[in-house]
Amino acid sequence: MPVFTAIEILDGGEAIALSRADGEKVRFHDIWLRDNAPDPETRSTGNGQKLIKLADIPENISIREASLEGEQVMLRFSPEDKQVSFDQQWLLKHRYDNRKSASRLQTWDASLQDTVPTGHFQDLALHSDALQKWLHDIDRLGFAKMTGGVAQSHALFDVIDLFGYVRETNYGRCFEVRTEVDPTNLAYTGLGLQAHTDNPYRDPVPTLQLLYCIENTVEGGDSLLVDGFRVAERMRAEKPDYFSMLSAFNARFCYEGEAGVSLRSERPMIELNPNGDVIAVRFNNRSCASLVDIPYEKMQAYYAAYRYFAALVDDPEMAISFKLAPGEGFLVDNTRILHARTAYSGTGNRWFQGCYADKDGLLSTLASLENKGIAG
Ligand code: NM2
Ligand code: OGA
Ligand code: ZN
Repeated sequence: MPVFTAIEILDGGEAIALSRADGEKVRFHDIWLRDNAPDPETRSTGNGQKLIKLADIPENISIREASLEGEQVMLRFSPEDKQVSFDQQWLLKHRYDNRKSASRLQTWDASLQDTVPTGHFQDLALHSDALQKWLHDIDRLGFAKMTGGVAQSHALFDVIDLFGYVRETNYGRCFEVRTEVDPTNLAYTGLGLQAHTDNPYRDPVPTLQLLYCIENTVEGGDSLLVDGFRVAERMRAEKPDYFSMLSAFNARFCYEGEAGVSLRSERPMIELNPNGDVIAVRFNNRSCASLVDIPYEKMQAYYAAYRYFAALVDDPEMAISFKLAPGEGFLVDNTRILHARTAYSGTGNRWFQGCYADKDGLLSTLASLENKGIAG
């Protein structure tokens, strides 16, 4: 179906305006159109990669002819005298003139408790639609639970294999989360752990974490999750000045718990992109290093903001919780979701394994299951 009803050349060939049925006009520049030409001299038909460099496009480019032909837009560029045809649907989808962008993300709080996204391992392994839904939930909500796995050492790798690749670190390809003598990390004790993101002292941080339960017969040891993006959203609404503090200054994180390892990072607790959207949170009371990037005049206010953020993180209204059974686990976006555990003790055993992975693989698998390549 054609989506445009008329076309005109603007500003002596510098741009075109395409009209929609309701009269709205969508403009595109000559250089943008030429750069995005889909013809086989511009883009490889085999792998979709671009064959030209920007310097191959003449600086004095302009659009000499423009017409609507069926579902296509036909353009002729000078001085190359090159004719290119664009799909109208494709142009509409890739508009930048007055683009309205809606976020894929959906933040949540404790009210998600009754609808925790969960996939059954066999289902995920055998049915691509189940896997697609599970990955989609992780993309949208920042996490999902998994049930029905085997309660065996290294079974967590089968979960990662569903969508991507393990990120190996100084903690190993995977790590044992259980009480140890002389623990190199407080995670390897029975202590409760305040909600946190893992490894903020690493740059780049692992963007995914999988925690997988093999044994859990102790008293306590429940898992809690908090949406760090919802915490940041609340902070922005309730205390905009505090929000600015945590996003405008670098915090510092470090880990030096084992010989030969000295990991340090300098990054804000709330990280923004150029649009002002929150793209990452880093919060880990155990790994916060001395803060030295905040000017004297602002330090008290910074600590007030940090305290406020921490109080929101601890607010039961923000958390969902569950106790993992053997063969169950959860996968979190470690740039967004904070995880916690309650202290455990008494008789019985608690043995989890964890591993890191990255979102690039997950999002790539999701996009290809949804049958829309990145460029598409
Ligand atoms: N472990 C479980 O980021 C952290 O230090 C949390 C990480 C040791 C790999 C614990
Ligand atoms: C961790 C962690 C939580 C748990 O290992 O990073 O947060 O439930 N563990 O043991
Ligand atoms: Zn952790």
